[in-house]
Amino acid sequence: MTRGSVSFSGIWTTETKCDKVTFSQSFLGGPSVFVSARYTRDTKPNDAMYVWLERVNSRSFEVCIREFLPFDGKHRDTIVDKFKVSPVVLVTSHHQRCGKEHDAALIWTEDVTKDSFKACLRELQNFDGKHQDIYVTWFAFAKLHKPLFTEHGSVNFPNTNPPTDEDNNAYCEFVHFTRSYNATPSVQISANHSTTASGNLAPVHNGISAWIENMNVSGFRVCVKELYETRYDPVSVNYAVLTDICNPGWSYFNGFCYFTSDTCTDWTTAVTKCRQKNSVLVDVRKNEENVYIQHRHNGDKSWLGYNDGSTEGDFTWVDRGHGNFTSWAKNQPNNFKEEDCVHALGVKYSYEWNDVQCSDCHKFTCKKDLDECENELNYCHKMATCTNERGSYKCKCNAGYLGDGFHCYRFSE
Ligand SMILES: [Ca+2]
Ligand SMILES: [Ca+2]
Ligand SMILES: [Ca+2]
Ligand SMILES: [Ca+2]
Repeated sequence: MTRGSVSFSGIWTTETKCDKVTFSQSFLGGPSVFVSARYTRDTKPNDAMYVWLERVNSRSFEVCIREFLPFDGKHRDTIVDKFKVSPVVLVTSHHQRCGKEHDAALIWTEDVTKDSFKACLRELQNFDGKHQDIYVTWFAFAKLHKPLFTEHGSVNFPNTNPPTDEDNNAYCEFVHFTRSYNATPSVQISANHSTTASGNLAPVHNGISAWIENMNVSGFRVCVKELYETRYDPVSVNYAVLTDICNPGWSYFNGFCYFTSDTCTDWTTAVTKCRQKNSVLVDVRKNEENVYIQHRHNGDKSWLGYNDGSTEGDFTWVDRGHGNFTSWAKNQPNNFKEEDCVHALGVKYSYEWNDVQCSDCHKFTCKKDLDECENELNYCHKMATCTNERGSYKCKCNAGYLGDGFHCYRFSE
């Protein structure tokens, strides 16, 4: 997973602006991308925005934005696999046809239950022809996915009184994060409207825009605006917070943080450089990890921490002994002219490995454990103690409590 932001400067009313975002790595298959709009200017009033995606592929996407204009509308249903409780749902629209700025639409969810929800889109202008090939990417979770997401919540807007001119006819609330972050995190939001709660209008009348203002390390302001201006329904806004759980320049995957070099070195220098970063030249334990690290090199060959320098033919991982997983290419390892160091061949060669001369120059990957016990990146119960482990962590209920560490209860005789 990766996160980031694109900034659009200036204030405009009729122009659509798009910007291309290139991932720092390529993703296997098409990634799911989510966007939410956030104002960075402090001067009021801020207003409703349309934000959508175009040209999403494994290497990049475009994010487009347009400020408020009048509208008319549409919506569609989505069935979700069963949840035990109503999940948190986040939605983003993805326009498969590019440059059709009149397809710009507000997007929100309607009637989220454990069985289904509706994704609603309301077009930018009074019906101006067919809107085709607009896809909605959605993401639903009943339990926060740690450590990628650090917290989530929902803000309720009962909207019993009319909005104020001071807030430009929007409703706004401040959300305090459960902790103070080292750097400004990313927040994804989606507005959710219910047609079943009493007093609500039929969704055909709604045009709901939600956005973020004034974000900092301790919280943000979330605003909603009903563009159907004479009635105001209760609306809730779901949010999920993502932050960099690894140090700058490192990326998280399955319990570890990975660093991908952009220059080549010989194998021994790669081992030293990783040690200097409190990590090891990568040891690969599963094909999933093998594919992940090679994708991060965008097709280039890269060193693995695998070597048979001490006993010919007996390959071991740096500091980590033997392992079960290998991915040798056909007829490899062949120790051709005394080859003792191993590199991964990259995406084009089926993620396979070859033994080569240790003096060759290749890029490399460093790997280190994530300490899930720091910064509450774990699911331990509040009456349990977290113990960090390489690639994972353990939870144990405190003295006087029973349970598996994820759920603890007080022992009473
Ligand atoms: Ca040898
Ligand atoms: Ca060898
Ligand atoms: Ca070889
Ligand atoms: Ca760990």
